[in-house]
Amino acid sequence: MVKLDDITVTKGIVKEYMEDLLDYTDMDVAIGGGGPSGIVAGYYLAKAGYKVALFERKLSIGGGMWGGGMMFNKVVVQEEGKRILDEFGIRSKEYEEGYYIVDSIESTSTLTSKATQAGLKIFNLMSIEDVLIRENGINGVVLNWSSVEMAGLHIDPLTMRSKALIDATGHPTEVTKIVTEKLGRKIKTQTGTVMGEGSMWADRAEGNILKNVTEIYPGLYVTGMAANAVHGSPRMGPIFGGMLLSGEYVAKKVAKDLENRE
Ligand code: 48H
Repeated sequence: MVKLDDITVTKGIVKEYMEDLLDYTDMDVAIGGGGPSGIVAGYYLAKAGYKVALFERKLSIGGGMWGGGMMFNKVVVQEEGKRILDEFGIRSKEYEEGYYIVDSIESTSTLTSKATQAGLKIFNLMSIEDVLIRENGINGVVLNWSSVEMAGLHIDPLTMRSKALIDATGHPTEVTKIVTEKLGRKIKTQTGTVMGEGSMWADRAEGNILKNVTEIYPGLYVTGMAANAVHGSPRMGPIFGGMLLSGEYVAKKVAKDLENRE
């Protein structure tokens, strides 16, 4: 039995974390937000061999998936999203034709586990507070500890470079809003700015989501609820097929664009 030394524990954690942090100062894709769409995007990009990190403000990964509908911890996935549940090995029960009920704890934890094992690097407790904008578009993220943000401390952030950035911050579309705050009406929506989400209409919201997954500004892509909110489409309530499918779709889009750039 090794005699445990507290200082070795400290050194191990600090050294390994710092190595990860330094490693990801340069990456292929950065993802803002660790809800289901961001995790799924990270899974597919990592699986395709891209160096990809996800930055999540909170302690826990999973965003709005944990809570199900109004704290009843079940979510619904429609027929189109069922194959993604199957790929991750998430169990589901057909409640009525085309409506699959999923335990939200199983789905959130399994998405996270499979994505990290596929190679997605997750940095939790960090907030994207700005982006790196250069002549050719978005070049990276500007980060600070969420605890600094929460305490309102005046502490400057640090920057990491990425070839592409995915806004998966959900309803508030935080990353895209940063871009419009800095540059004005420059993003590719009907109004040139964030249009805001419409009222609940699951069928229309889910029907629109994939066409809303776009490169909203050079190097910046939107997915998940952020895609609908940026383009002015409705919300969908606790139906999560579109979150999974848009995560997969944005990963494909980013991968294709990165290939074409090289
Ligand atoms: C770091 C940030 C920042 C920041 C926010 O809301 P999410 O779960 O996002 P999606 O789009 O994957 O899923 C949406 C879904 O959960 C949902 O809300 C649905 C389907 N609603 C429909 C309806 O009608 O209500 O996750 C976003 C994550 C959260 O964990 C935030 O903490 C995080 O992004 N985040 N992380 N830096 N600046 N802003």
